[in-house]
Amino acid sequence: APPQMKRIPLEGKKIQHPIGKKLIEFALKKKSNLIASADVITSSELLKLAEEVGDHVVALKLHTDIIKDFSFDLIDKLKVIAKEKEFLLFEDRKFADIGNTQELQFKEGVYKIADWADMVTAHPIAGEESLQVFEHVGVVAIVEMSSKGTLTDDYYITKALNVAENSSNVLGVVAQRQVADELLLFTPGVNLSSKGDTKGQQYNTPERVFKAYHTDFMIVGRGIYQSVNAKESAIEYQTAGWNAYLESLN
Ligand code: 5FU
Repeated sequence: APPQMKRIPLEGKKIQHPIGKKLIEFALKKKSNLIASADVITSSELLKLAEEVGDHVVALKLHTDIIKDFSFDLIDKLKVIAKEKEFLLFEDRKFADIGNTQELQFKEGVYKIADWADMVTAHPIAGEESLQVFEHVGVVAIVEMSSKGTLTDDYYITKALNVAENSSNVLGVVAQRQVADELLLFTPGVNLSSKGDTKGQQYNTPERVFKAYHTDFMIVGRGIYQSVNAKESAIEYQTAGWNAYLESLN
C-alpha cells in the first residue's frame, strides 16, 4: 500500500474538471460528503428517495439499468429535483469495454446516459484511450473495489491509477484508500450498522473512511434507502461523515 499521505481539505484540492469543482462547491455549501446510492427498482421509489435525501447529498448515484419502468420522464423529474436541491446525477455504469463500444453504451440504447448524467463510473481496464469517449461528464475511475476477493490488488491499483491520472476527463477514483492527491476519492461500502452482506460486500463506518482512508466522498446505499426513514438516515450519515471529515483535518 502507498504510504499514508496527509489529508488535503476539499477547498485545497487542485481539481480542474468543472464537475469536480461543482461537487466540492456543493460539499462545502451543504456540509456534506455524502453520496446516496439509489439502488431501487421503480421510478416512484427513486423519485421519493431523491426528494427525501436530496438536501443532504452532493450526488445521487444511480444504476438506471435496474429500474423496471425507466423513462426519460423519470430523468426529467430527477433533473428538476437535482437542480432544486443541488446535487449531481451520477450513473454508476462501470463501463469496461473498448472505447467504441463504451461510446455506444454511453450515448445510445435505452438510457442515453450522455444526455443527462453529470458523472459516470468506468473501469480503466481497457486503457487510456477507451476513457476519452466520455465527453462532457466527469469520469470516476474504479481502481479498487469494496468486495471480498476483489482482483484489484496493489499492482492493479497502480496500473489503473496511472490510466486515470493521464485522462483529463477523470475527476476521481473509487477506492478504499487514499491513492492520489490530484483526484477526488470516492468510497462505497459504508454502513453504520452492518459489517457486510452475504454476497461479498464489506462495510466500513463513515469514521473509518474519512479518518483512515482520507476519502473525500462516501457512498451509502442500503444504509439509507432500506432504512425506515431515508431522510433521517441521510442526515445521520451526513452528520457522521462531515464530522469525521472535519476531525480528519486536524
Ligand atoms: F465500485 C464499487 C464498489 O467497489 N463497491 C460498491 O459497493 C461500487 N459499489 C456500489 O456502491 C454498488 O454498486 C452499490 O450501488 C453501492 C453500495 O451499496 P450498499 O447498499 O451500500 O452496499
